[in-house]
Amino acid sequence: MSKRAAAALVAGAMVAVLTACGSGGGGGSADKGAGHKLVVGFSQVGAESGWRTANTKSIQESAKKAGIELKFSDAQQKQENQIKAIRSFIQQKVDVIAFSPVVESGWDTVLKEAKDAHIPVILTDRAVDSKDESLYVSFLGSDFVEEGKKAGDWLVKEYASAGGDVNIVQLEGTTGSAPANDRKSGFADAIKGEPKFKVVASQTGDFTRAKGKEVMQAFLKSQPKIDVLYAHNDDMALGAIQAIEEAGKKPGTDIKIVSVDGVKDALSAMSQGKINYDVECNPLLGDQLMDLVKKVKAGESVPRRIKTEEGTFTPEQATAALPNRQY
Ligand code: GZL
Repeated sequence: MSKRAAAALVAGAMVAVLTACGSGGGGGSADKGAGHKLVVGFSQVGAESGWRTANTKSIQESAKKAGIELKFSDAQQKQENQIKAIRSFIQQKVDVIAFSPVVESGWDTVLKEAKDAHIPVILTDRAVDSKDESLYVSFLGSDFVEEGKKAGDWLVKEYASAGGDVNIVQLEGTTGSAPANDRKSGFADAIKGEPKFKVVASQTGDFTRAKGKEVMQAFLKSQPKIDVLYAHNDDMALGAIQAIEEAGKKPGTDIKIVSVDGVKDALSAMSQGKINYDVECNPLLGDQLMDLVKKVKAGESVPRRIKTEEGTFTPEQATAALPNRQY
């Protein structure tokens, strides 16, 4: 082969390698070499609950373990802060954007901007209600309708032999969020065949202890008879327990409590008889998220929906789980 032909062959091969490296499936990696460290922009809802703290810890630790650079933003439960963070990640040309949308609606515009920048988006924990499925590559998180159903099914069994009305008050999660919408509908579906169950009051406690206590105080003043509290998360249930005790009543006895998350503080309250049933919601999504990130950047196909596995706790199970509970 002539020297000219050999040189052309080597040059051609060089171009192919550089192009391959630059085609990491995202605008952010177009100009980065094969050895480039993956960069993920993560917009977190906030730090509103024990569940969220555990979720953040899991994501941060998993990124470190995976050798992935994490740009982390806490939105303090404000959608406008999440949108700002996503725009900043686009400007920084990160490889992948991941986030837990504080509410279901209002994401299409900013997710289209990420798509136009060829930066793949992964949803974790909460879903969006966008009809355009091209705006994100995968959704990793719990089935909140199932969680609400588990709570309702427990109540139906617990009150199977009860005669009169069972008055329920409901502490809802953040208004417009997927867990609040779905835990409410799953619960309502589970109890709808039983006329004795009456949801006499339902209001958002925004997934926080403080607000959960405040709203429970209002329920206790306005409702002549409360038999059950259904709280969309443990932090609101723990706030409500303070209100119930300050009103001179026994949580778990005078007012039965069914909650969601399964965080350590709630399992501890369960072991003291203050919460009667807890539906687990698993916050430890970090490892699965980083695995998804690597697969997406390698151009591998990933499932559109990855549902996290989770169980339920009775007081006996809570007591047994407590010593080794990570969060
Ligand atoms: C559920 C998550 C919810 C938790 C709350 O996956 O989005 O948000 O149940 C948290 O504790 O605030």
